[in-house]
Amino acid sequence: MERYLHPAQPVILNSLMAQWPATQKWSIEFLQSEFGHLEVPVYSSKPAQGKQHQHAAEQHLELSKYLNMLKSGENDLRIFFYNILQNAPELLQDFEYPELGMEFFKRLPVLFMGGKDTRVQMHFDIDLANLILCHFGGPKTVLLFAPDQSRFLYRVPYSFSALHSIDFTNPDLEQYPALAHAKGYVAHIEHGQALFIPSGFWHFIVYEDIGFSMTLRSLPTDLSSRLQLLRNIVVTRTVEGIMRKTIGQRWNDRNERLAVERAELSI
Ligand SMILES: O=C(O)CCC(=O)C(=O)O
Repeated sequence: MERYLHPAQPVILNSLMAQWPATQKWSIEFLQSEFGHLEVPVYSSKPAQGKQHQHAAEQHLELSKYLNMLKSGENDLRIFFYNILQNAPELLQDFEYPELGMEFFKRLPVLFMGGKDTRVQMHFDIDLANLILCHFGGPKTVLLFAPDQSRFLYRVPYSFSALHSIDFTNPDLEQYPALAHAKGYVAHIEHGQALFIPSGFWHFIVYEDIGFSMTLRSLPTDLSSRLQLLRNIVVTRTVEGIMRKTIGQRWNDRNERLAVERAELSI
């Protein structure tokens, strides 16, 4: 709590998952044989166009079929925020919420999954939770930036993401010069390691191979973060939804233009 939680310092926790049955048991093969029949929503990383909802599922299919697609090289479609409490509660027996001085929101243990070279765009979580990302399968690289770096990251107004056109693995600093001022962290995580992502931290992820993570979340307890959380959900997301439905692509274009203008002003 003193060294990481309170100072909001990301850290890789090597032994947190060591005693969990999940660490021995959970693998792509295990999920395929035990849960392959489940129907799962999968999401594309392409940006929403026109009046399309920002987080609409691309399709629903059997987990087994999706895993076969990953094995054949699929690297766009990913599983995102899949609630295991609702959909595969048996898995809850394989891990326990760690004693870290944070109160976990036990209704939302969620899974993320992707294939080799899958990318998750730079974003921060709308609920401003402190996250413990527990990893399984092939390794992942995670770029992390503290909330005070937002001004250099081309945040798209009314969203919780950076400009989709930026390739954070090889950023074009001529086109996006503010990025050169951003200071952050790179974390490489492997099967059995857990990454602490502090509240409001930006994260961008590259799956180096087929893998999945379970994120445990602890909602913020301080008043200012709680007010911000409420604002994100009630105001920002609602306004964004209404504007996108009524104005469509012009709204998206306006926000992307503002993202560039604001980042350039910050330098
Ligand atoms: O690992 C992923 O695919 C995404 C994880 C993430 O964005 C999160 O836990 O908030």
